Amino acid sequence: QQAVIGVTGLGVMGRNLARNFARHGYAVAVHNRTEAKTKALMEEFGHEGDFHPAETPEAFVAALARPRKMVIMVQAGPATDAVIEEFAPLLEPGDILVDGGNAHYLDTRRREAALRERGIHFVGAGISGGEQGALEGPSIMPGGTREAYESLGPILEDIAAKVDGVPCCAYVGPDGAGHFVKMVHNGIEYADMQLIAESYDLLRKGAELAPAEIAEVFRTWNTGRLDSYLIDITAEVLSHTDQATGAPFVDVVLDRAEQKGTGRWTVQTALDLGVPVTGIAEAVFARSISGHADTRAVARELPGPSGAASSFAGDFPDKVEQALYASKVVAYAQGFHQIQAGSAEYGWDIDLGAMATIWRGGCIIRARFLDRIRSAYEADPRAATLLSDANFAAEVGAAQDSWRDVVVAATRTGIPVPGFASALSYYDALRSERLPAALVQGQRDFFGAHTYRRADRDGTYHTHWELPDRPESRVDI
Ligand code: NBP
Repeated sequence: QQAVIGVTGLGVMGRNLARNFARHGYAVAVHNRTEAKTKALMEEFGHEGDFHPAETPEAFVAALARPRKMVIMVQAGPATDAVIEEFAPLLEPGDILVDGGNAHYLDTRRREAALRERGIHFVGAGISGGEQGALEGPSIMPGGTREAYESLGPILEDIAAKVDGVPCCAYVGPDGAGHFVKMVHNGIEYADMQLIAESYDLLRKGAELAPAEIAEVFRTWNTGRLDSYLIDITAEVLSHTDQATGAPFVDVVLDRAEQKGTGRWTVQTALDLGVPVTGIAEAVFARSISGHADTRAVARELPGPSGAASSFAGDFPDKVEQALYASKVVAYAQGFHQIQAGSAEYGWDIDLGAMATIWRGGCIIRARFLDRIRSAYEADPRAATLLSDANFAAEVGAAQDSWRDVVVAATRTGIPVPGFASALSYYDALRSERLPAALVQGQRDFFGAHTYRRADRDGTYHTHWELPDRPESRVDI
């Protein structure tokens, strides 16, 4: 009997994904460039299901039932291209080649177009949830043709996480749509983590709570609207004690956050699409600032605020919860705006509510909150912003006074809150009736004759700033 699906690349993710297929009763072909990994998988986990180990790409492809379905789970970039080049000549028209790595969506578009010419369905599938998710049920965001999804989708939905019986896997859209959505997911993850980190910093430096006490605050929050995997693990990390020193774990870790690059891709892409994802950008830059050890060492002597201390007593943790929640709504609103813009740019027709649905389980940003986003887009699939949803608007509106208090207290005390502050500015910018962009247009017209439009009538205008009486002329007729 032939294998229903195959996995090549048996690193941390591939191995667990193959085991997940096998545990769900699928005969699965397994292959890895270095054979030792295939052997190790068979020795340790061969008993878990029907594995078909293959030593060569040829043997691997021969083990697959037609139309063949194979998943590549190797390092993104040149390694993925190398593996595609190795396997594509062995496949036949109608076969499905899935890239489950963290590919850039533009690479996926390029690969999909090239393989389509050869009659092969290329599916760029974002897979989130790390090692454990791959084994126990990830969130899967597959792109590619609908035709490919018809036969591949049920298998992926089977191994994906489930929430209320609904799989955390749904067809995203053509070519790079799946990897695009996975990229934005990771960007939102950056923003969410940064906002939680700022909440911790305020409770630590402002309210002067100990890490274990802050862990308790997070545990309380986790029983409410902030209930999420990230809040949960934050409480775990904060309550952990370093075994070597007996100090709180968070105090012995070097404060330089690292990144693999998907947050940066999200921001770069947002800049190209002209979408203001300020929360994600601030999170990427906050990690970047933390890594500039030399600059930080030199700047450590810069003066801080004098006097005018803020009060962090009483209900301050509640205010931080409000600030965190409101900022989080803004970060998600921005991320969904980016998906909407990408979908329009590339003609993907992505169902935003479905994306919120498949992030409810399996992935790092899984949260109860995503149900609310799903409902919001079900009510209005083309909503210009999540913030206009009546429920979110009411909640953020109710949270805003505390949100403002927290940003003021942080600013007066000198605690950096780029995520909270930029989210608040974004909120205020959206609700402003007039923005100073009118002045910017005037400046642009003055120095570069870039023209402007008027609020009171149609047309494009230029003012002749060089002439004494500064006459205005219409330039579009
Ligand atoms: P690992 O680093 O654990 O494994 C890398 C795999 O790539 C190995 O099987 C390796 O084979 C193979 N490989 C490389 Br590297 N270059 C190759 C080449 N030129 N030809 C053939 N095989 C090659 O990676 P991982 O953490 O499992 O990640 C795999 C993918 O999944 C990546 O794209 C990653 O971004 C993505 N991802 C990872 C996570 C996570 O939490 N780790 C989450 C979501 C997505 P070898 O054994 O012969 O060296």
